[in-house]
Amino acid sequence: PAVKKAISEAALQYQKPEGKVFEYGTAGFRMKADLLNTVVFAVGLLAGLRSKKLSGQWIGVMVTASHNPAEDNGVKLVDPMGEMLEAEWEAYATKLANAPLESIADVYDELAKEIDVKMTNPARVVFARDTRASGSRLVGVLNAALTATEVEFIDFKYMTTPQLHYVVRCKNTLGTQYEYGEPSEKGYYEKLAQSFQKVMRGVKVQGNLTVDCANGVGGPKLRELMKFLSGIDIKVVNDDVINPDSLNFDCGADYVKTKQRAPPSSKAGALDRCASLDGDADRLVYYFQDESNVFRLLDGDRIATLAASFIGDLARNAGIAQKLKIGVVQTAYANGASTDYIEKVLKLPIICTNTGVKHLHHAALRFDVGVYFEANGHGTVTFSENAMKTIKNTEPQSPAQQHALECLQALTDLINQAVGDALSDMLLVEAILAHKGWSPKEWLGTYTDLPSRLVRVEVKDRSIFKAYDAERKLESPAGLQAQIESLMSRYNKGRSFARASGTEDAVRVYAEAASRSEADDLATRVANAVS
Ligand code: NG1
Ligand code: ZN
Repeated sequence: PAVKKAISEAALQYQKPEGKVFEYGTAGFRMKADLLNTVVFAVGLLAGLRSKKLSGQWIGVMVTASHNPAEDNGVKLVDPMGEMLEAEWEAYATKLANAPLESIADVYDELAKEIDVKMTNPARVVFARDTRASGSRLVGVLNAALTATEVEFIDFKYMTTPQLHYVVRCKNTLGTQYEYGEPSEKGYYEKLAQSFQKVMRGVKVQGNLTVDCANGVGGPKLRELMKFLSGIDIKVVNDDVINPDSLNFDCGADYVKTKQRAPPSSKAGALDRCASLDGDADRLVYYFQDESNVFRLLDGDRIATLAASFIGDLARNAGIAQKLKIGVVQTAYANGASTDYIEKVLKLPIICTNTGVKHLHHAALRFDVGVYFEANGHGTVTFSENAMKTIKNTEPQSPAQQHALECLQALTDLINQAVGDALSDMLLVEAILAHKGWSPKEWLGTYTDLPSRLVRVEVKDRSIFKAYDAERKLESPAGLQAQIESLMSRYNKGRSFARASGTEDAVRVYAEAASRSEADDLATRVANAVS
């Protein structure tokens, strides 16, 4: 009753935006920052409930809107092992976020009963935010919700999204056999730097790397990480977190991937290795300008193929290839050439899942080593318990095997297995290129991307677009799939699909084909069929 009263009183400081229906989607709640107070309050309440339900394990709350414009913000929950919130709870988040403020304490109570939460359990929450100006206000709201419900909490101030995921996992594994690291920002840097050094034994990074930080939280955090690193020369650009409007503006991983060009501010020369992070540093893409000054993108598909090929080689060199089932997880947006390369050259199994990293992550856990990336650069590698044990306990039969085993062991620490992490992925790519002695040009040379086109189509009601087969086909509206297939068949290597976006009010059409003009033509025709 005291808690209920505290919730009601705290809630009444805020005002619900009129007529707005909130939904916890693939990226949590995300919208214009000034609409978010009551949503963040609801998420604070739910975080406490989630922790109590899980007997007081630490739950994370991240305040960020990733690659969205500066005036947006968002909030999402992190589960104990650093994964995204369990799907069933997304509906509870939605319910609480839409509750009228006058009755939110009652809805909270009912929900606790419905989920069967033992209310005497302790509740523990860690939270952090990106550099958006609205973040401090929203963290204040979060604070109010946690205080009202008597939750123990730690404010980690500014962090990248993956850093918060890391801390959550560390907190919950402390003192167990699965201990993940020291639950602090310093612990994160030390773990990355030490494992990077081990992976780099005997090899050297060639030249330097320019990193565009999207003017987001990744900038200061990368600078911090660099203090712990040696043997790598990084030039940090677009790391202005003072001017709030510069965030994700004309820079960052999303800009580079969708515009298929370097940030206009880039001063990189031909063949210079460049990378871009997004606003909360969980996405990474690489690129360079070739000798003819043509922009060349190395996206998430490229990082996946690079990582899968390297880990496959290491497993063979370590003599444990037979014991580890290595696989790759992609979505329908993966370039067909990458899928072909994985199947025919790397000879690895592939799972295709729905869009959204939680689906990819889940599927990756079906392999001993699961490499998953969305084409936009969000992804990581997971290692099963069997893989961790095999790597740790195998007796090397030769110095070469020993070296490979040590390298694999260090990789399991370098890779942020909790979630896609641009800083960790960047060190992974740098290490692999060093081992292979490759410049980005050789990396690009592994296969040739099919020209592709992504089109956003505004429709009256996107909910009628129902997809199946990992979103590669449409079952409704009736007849549309047959139409798309007939269009596809007219183009050499033509492949196209349409699906309702989970984050925007639109349908996305993807098309690829053997030539640029065919891909564009196919995309246009399918878009016409959709609208
Ligand atoms: P939607 O809007 O459902 O296509 C987009 C991205 C996803 C994922 C989510 C979450 C594309 C085509 N889609 O999803 O990959 O990152 O946002 O941020 O890039
Ligand atoms: Zn992001």
